Amino acid sequence: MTLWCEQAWLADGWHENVRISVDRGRISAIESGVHPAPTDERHAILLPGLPNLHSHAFQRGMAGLAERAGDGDDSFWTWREAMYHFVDRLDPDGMRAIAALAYAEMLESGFTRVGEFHYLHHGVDGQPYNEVAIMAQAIAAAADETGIGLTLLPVFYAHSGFGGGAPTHGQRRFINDIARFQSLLHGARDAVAGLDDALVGVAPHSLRAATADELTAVAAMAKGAPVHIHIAEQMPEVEACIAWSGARPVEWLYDRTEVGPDWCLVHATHITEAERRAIVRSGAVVGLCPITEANLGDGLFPARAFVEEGGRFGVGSDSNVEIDAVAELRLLEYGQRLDQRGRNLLSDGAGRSTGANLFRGALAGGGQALGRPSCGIAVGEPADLVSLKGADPYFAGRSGDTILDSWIFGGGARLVDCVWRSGVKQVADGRHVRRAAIDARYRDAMRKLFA
Ligand code: NGQ
Ligand code: ZN
Repeated sequence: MTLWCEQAWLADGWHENVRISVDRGRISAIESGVHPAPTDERHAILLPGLPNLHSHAFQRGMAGLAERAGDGDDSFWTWREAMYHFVDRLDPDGMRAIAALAYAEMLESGFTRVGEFHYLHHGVDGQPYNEVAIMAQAIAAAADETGIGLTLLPVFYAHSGFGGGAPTHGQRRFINDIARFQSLLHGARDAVAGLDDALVGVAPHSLRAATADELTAVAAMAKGAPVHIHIAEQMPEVEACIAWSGARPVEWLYDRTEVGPDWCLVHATHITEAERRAIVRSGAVVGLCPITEANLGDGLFPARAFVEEGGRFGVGSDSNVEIDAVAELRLLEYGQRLDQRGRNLLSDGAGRSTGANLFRGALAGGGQALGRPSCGIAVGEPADLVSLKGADPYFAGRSGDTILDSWIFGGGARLVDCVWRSGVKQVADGRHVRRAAIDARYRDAMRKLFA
């Protein structure tokens, strides 16, 4: 396949009149300043797809269902109860249907790989299914159907709080000991074996859900693949960690564990300067989920200082309450602006584009966190590509980094035209090619769930 585009954001910056050849899913040649050949598929603007480093796909099915005030003060913790209630009856078919919709929407917004932080493992009674990894199979089937790249992160979850408290009833479907987690992990690896370019990492859910020994055991099972953990998202969580151990969550983790570039710290919202520097030094990626963090009332990560110090970050759609790749980047910048009453806080210098710096950062950090480092559009890289609707009047007179700034700050998913993953076009004219079947199955699943 060959694509020709008027403007392309290659690994070394913007080029015009670019022809990209794709062979067996990878970019095999790039020429710029050339005329289109008759067989080239023509596009206006071409960019690399973004990695979505943190998703709980099933939560897409409860978007909008937790926005009604309760009796007392609503919080992350009351949202979590609503979420536990939502998963009470979800079965593998329902999981597959919701995940397929979420992944189709991710592709439509410009995400080409997802890190699925997967913890809904067992049956409604809390007993494992006969096929222990059947839920992982449902996730793999959704990735297969939509074509999104999958980094599956089976979650180890054993406790309800710091120090190893017994899990609650709402958590029964997540729970494993180390031995059963090992078999689940094998099952997850089998489940993705048939997918194109999938991989399996591990995810100790949080310091609330795994003891120190369990954390060490689970991290060792990654064998070089990514290790993801939720950390320091909520202040009550930080306070409970201090009450239990005398240390803050990130501080505790770095004291006890070798945290390196294979780690992704999801949220890391509430950190001190010392913790921030420790994360930067370790080369770990911080997984920021600005839309979910806003929706859940988590707080603000000190992104400006972290990025200035050379910290690595990526973005995730987490609860999937809204799925839009560039909206995550926009809110990441806007959080800093609202907090610091400034502008262009995540740009990398005078005259430099904020949008391009956000995009570049999330591409590199997200790829690292998902075990698929990427420098964008370059020979040898997978053909994970996004074309924008260059004919939209909104893009008139825009070129170079201004395109990224315009897409990120004034546009969004509606400006996405086509999306290819591993050289296969999965989205055409803004719509996933298998949308009709995916939508029908999703409607069915919702009907059953709310029957
Ligand atoms: C999750 N989500 O695992 O889905 C969590 C809620 C928890 C976020 N942290 C459960 N955003 O952290 O206990
Ligand atoms: Zn999460």
